[in-house]
Amino acid sequence: MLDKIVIANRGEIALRILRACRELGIRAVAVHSEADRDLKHVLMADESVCIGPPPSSDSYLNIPAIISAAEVTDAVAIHPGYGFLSENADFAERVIQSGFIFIGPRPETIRLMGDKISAKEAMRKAGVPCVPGSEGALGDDFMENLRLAKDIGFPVIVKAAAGGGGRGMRVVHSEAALMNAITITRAEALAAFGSDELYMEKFLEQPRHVEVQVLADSHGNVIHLGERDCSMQRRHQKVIEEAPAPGITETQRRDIGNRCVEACLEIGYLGAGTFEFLYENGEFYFIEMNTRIQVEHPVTEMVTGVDLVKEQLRIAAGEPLAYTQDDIVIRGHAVECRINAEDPETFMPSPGLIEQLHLPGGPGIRVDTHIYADYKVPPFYDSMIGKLIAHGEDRASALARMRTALSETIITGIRSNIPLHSRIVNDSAFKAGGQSIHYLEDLLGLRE
Ligand code: MV4
Repeated sequence: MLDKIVIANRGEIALRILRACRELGIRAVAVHSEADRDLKHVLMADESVCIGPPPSSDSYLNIPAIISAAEVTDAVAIHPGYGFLSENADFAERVIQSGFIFIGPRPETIRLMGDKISAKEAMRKAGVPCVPGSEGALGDDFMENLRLAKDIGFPVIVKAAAGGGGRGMRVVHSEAALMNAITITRAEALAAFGSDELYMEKFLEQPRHVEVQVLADSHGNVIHLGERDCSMQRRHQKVIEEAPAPGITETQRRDIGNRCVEACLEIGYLGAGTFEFLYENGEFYFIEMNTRIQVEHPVTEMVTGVDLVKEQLRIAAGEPLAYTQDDIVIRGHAVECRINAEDPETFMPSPGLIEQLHLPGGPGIRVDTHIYADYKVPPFYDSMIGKLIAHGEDRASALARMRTALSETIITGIRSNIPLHSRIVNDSAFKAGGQSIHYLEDLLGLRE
């Protein structure tokens, strides 16, 4: 097993990684900014290294500082968590060039998936169903692009190859609007990502966001762990996730899961990964692949019993997966509420000192958080301060447990989105399950 690793992240996921290290007997180095000396995992880690001032650009995105921390502490590997440098192929490359193990896929794979055109091309070739659209990048010939849009059929969506996660895209409803949409999206993409490559897809109007979790080791073993439904989102930020996705049959799960496994074998995927699909009228359409551990991984862990972070560490150490596909059985249902330090009405961040803290418990309740009473939530980072996960024998009992957990939770001193979660888990359409990606914004009266 790995002797010592650097945890190149903060907050709940850094603590989650530290816990996995402890179980596997791996020593852990916490790297942190000047604003994060009091983080729970920093206080608990075997060693800690301050890597810079509070802004992420000077600390959690500071590649030389993170690699230096690995060097001075004699670590053998670096876990990037999610966000920050987790999907930065150059970072992965420099980690490896410096003699460390990057806990994640190979840099070429991260690069392949970072370009949404090459990702889609690779997946289409590997037999994963994709959204109908352009083959490769759009050219400069407007008439050709118009012909393509008419072939696909309006509405279409123009997306930046370097985008993803909702950035750099534009829906086009008519022929008349196409020229402008391409011009503006190209300019925005160049400014935001340094690349003006675009592609076009059929715009799906009422899809759900359903994603498939995979694990691949260095011995050619690949398994899928079923799917998650992440449709409850606001402005591309997921709010509630669940596993399995409501209404997906065992046959559908096996079929789409096997497609993802085949694709991993085809591209030589390594580590944990997520295939993102839009799901509409009973069909899956691949849009993007994430090459990191995801915020919502606990719902998959709760229904499969697999510790995904431990598997990441085992894979990085060159060990085979602890499970075969036949070992993976979906048991019951799990729901996750992301707890944010924010105003539940305006969604404005609400950092500051946590005064009282009462976390929920009881059967089927899991709390992944780094916060504690007297902890000060710094203003420099993402407002997510933890996750409440409820597991039950079916969706209704998982939701009943979540309702109790939300009502038990007390966080004072800062505002949180717990009232928003209470509203959603008591909403009759949410209770029915299977709402589209637009449902929450419609409920909140946000959709333009
Ligand atoms: C789409 C789409 C509809 N049709 N592509 C937004 C984030 C990025 N990952 C892809 N996104 C979308 N792509 C086609 N062809 C609608 C979205 C979309 C979305 C997707 C997943 C989760 C939330 C979303 C919110 C708005 C739009």
